[in-house]
Amino acid sequence: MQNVHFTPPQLARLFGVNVSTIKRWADKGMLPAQKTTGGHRRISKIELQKFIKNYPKLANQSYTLSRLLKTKEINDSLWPKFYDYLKKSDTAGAQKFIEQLFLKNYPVIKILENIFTPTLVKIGNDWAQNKISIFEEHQMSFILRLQLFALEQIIPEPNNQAPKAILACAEGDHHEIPLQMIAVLLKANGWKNYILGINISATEIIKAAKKIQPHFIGITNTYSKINNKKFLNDLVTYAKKHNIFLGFGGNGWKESEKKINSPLIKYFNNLASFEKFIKTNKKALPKGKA
Ligand code: B12
Repeated sequence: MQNVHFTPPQLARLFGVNVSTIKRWADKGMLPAQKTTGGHRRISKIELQKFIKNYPKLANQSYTLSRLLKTKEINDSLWPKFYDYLKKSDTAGAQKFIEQLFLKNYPVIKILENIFTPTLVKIGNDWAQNKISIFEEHQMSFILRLQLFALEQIIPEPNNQAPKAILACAEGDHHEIPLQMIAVLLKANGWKNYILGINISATEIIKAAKKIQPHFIGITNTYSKINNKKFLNDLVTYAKKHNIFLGFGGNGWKESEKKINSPLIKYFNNLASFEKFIKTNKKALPKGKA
């Protein structure tokens, strides 16, 4: 099932047609689909691109796709458009914007680093400068989160042998968006994620690690009032003992904490360096035995 991305409802939205039309195209072989074990159709990005090439008239009927086909080269300063969709509470527009980038093969890491991250920073700055209200900040970050969920869904499911990651926000931290971003990035790199969520104690993370036996534990901390020194020390001790790769990031750590550095314990200040690390160390990453 590698490379299988889209469900008929997702494509129906993208083409602006009924779900039954997508299923008909699939069953006629115009848009070949694979079936999941549950019998649901799934269409790969490659097949979708072939369809667009082979049936330009049908593809062009669709507002979204015709725009997609006409989109000029993607550049790295597109995020203000995304920000505008959020500001206008245009959820559908925001979703189409991200889907288009994905379909145009704009790398997932760039979608995260060049679209989501600067948009979040701008939302934070606008809020701090009273340019937007708390309500707007919450509404915009909620719509942004929905787009991370949507992006996560169109990335192929990992196979059974996929390396496993446990992801959590440090104790006291409620900023779940970076967690979702790491999850999307790992999934795009073929990893399976177990997301523990916000405000998780070291004890809970260790409990989960014993059960899941991950290859990687990822912790984010954007802002926490709790002194996270003990939290981090407990995890470092556990990861070292069980030979598990522990990565952490975010601005909520003290400078001294960020300096903890051993071959398998690292602070990452951005997602690109993290992706580089997991790609370069693919074979060396240990399987945690808890
Ligand atoms: C959305 C948001 C919220 C939402 C979160 C919603 C959610 N479900 O996630 C809500 C409304 C809950 C919220 C609450 C608060 N927030 Co807030 N929030 C933000 C905002 C706008 C975006 C946060 C975000 O997702 N950033 C993600 C990216 C952009 O940030 P990043 O930390 O640099 O992470 C990147 C890398 O470092 C890396 N990374 C991070 N972690 C990891 C981990 C690993 C393993 C790896 C590999 C990489 C990695 O990847 C990230 C993506 O590129 C920021 C603005 C900002 N500049 O971040 C404020 C911000 C973080 N919030 C702030 C504040 C003050 C708060 C509150 C205290 C407000 C309040 N008075 O209630 C509470 C605190 C709640 C708590 N205890 O955690 C301040 C923090 C200031 C500070 N450092 O002192 C900020 C900076 C806003 C500001 N300009 O003042 N917030």
